[in-house]
Amino acid sequence: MSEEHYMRTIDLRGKELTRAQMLEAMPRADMGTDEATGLVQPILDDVKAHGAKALRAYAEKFDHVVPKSLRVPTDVMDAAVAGLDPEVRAAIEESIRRARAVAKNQVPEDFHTDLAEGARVSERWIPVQRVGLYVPGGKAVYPSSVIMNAVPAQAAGVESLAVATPPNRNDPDGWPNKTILATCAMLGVDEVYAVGGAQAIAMFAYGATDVDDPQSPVLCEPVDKITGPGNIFVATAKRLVSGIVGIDAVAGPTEIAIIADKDANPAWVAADLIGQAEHDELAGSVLITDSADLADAVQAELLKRVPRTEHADRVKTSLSGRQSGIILTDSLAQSIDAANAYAAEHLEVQTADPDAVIAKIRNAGAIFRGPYSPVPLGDYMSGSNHVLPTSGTARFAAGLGVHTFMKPVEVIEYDEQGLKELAARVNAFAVSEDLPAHGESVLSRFVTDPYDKATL
Ligand code: HSO
Ligand code: ZN
Repeated sequence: MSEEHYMRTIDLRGKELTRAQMLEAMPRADMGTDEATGLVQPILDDVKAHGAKALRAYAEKFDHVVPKSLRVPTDVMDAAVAGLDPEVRAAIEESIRRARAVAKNQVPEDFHTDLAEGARVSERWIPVQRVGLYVPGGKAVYPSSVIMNAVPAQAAGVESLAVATPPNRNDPDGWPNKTILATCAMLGVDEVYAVGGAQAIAMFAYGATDVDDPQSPVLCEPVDKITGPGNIFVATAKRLVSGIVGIDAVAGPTEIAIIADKDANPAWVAADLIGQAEHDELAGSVLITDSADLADAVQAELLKRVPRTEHADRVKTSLSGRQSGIILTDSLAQSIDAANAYAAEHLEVQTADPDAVIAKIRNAGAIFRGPYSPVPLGDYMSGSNHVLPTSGTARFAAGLGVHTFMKPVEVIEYDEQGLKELAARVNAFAVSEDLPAHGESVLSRFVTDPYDKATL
């Protein structure tokens, strides 16, 4: 890192890059290979075989505390709500209210297509029945993420929603973080487990019984889908159980990209870059600008601001890492190309005509339009979802929403006439694929002996 500034510059000015070169030029960390698999698989197998007994053993080993019970009792949940700071409580309520208003509008409508008389295909959106939501403990405790996962699941009509979050060794009974518990209670989620790590993912995927508890031998029923962030062990566990259950995308470190022009406010741009850099040493903060003056002004603002923020060391590391940088372009059009290549999790647009830019954005997890829609607003209570595609996956993936917790199922509704019209064609296609029994299935409805080809 140079003495004068935190962020490196990637100068694209005057360069005609191929698609591959453009992707290559983007500031991203090298993805490490996953060495956790060897450690995680035995944990999954153990929980599958031994249920609650294994969960307690892993709590002891990894969390250094065995909670008083693996399922958090209702009175502990209620007490957590009662103990909430009133301002935090009001913020959580606002966040839930806005997220619910948006999620309600996201619920997709069933529809049908009539292809001919007596020939209809309908689409029914069905909620996933049971979902497990993982909520990390430790340093990064994000009650906001509980809201972002639970609200769309509830709006989708998910019948049963369970939360798992690590026990806390600093609590006399080992109960998890109180703000997490309170947020769950405020969302109406009462099935909460003091279980963390890969073992929680195993509990969700396979279910868990508790032979030591004759009152309720079933601790946790298996779920259909697991969502929520987690460390490398949780992410690896999710990858290993995916296919048995559904999972949401495995998230990488958070990112912000800002397209700004010469008139953007450098102090605000700098503050927004620092904001996401605060999450993680590996967080990516990227400024894309066609104004060298703005780039200089932002660097100067960073020098003033970074030392004054609480997590200055972390922010410095992430701003000066290879995953961050200032991309200098020769035009707004090139800035847009760079933003599309980078495919940011969060893209802020701070330009004179943000709508003209947004119209040309193809790849972004979420777009924050104009100077008064900063990313932290979306992190907490804009009503939008903060679980978004990272690491360039916004090229093909979307953020979390009601659709994450629903499946479209087609219903095929042909009547006799509708089928008869197509019988010969289905048969011809089936025979061409050497699957004549397919044709015979259809023809059975209309001829007495579909196996006697001479009579057809
Ligand atoms: N920016 C993070 C979400 C978050 N921020 C939670 C604060 N709390 C990833 O979108
Ligand atoms: Zn954030």
